[in-house]
Amino acid sequence: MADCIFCKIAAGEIPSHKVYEDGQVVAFHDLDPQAPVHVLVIPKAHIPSAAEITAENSGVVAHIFEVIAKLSGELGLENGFRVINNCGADGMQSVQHLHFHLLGKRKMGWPPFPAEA
Ligand code: DGP
Repeated sequence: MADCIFCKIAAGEIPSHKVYEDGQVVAFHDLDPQAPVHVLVIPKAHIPSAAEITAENSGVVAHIFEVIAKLSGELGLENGFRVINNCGADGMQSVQHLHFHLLGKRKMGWPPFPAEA
């Protein structure tokens, strides 16, 4: 998609620090890391969000989780990690191209949101 920043990263038109790439997906370091390891794993095909995953395009989502499992070993996340997908306005999604955050090398909080006042 012409105006999509992650499509441009996938195509190599915008530089990124890639840690993995194959025909279907790219993984690269997040610009604003929230943990010592913070990688984004995205499909090369433009899927706007998790709300647009269908029977036709869901194969790449399974592949993304295979890549996450492989990267968790390569990035030294044997002690555990968190995978996050933010979807839509309430989910605080800021880039409208499906992506999964892989975070590790620190203890995460739970629940991941502040209690309502
Ligand atoms: P989300 O809020 O779930 O839509 O997360 C989008 C993430 O994308 C956010 O953590 C920052 C990251 N990001 C945005 N623009 C760029 C970019 O140009 N390069 C890289 N590496 N990361 C980006």
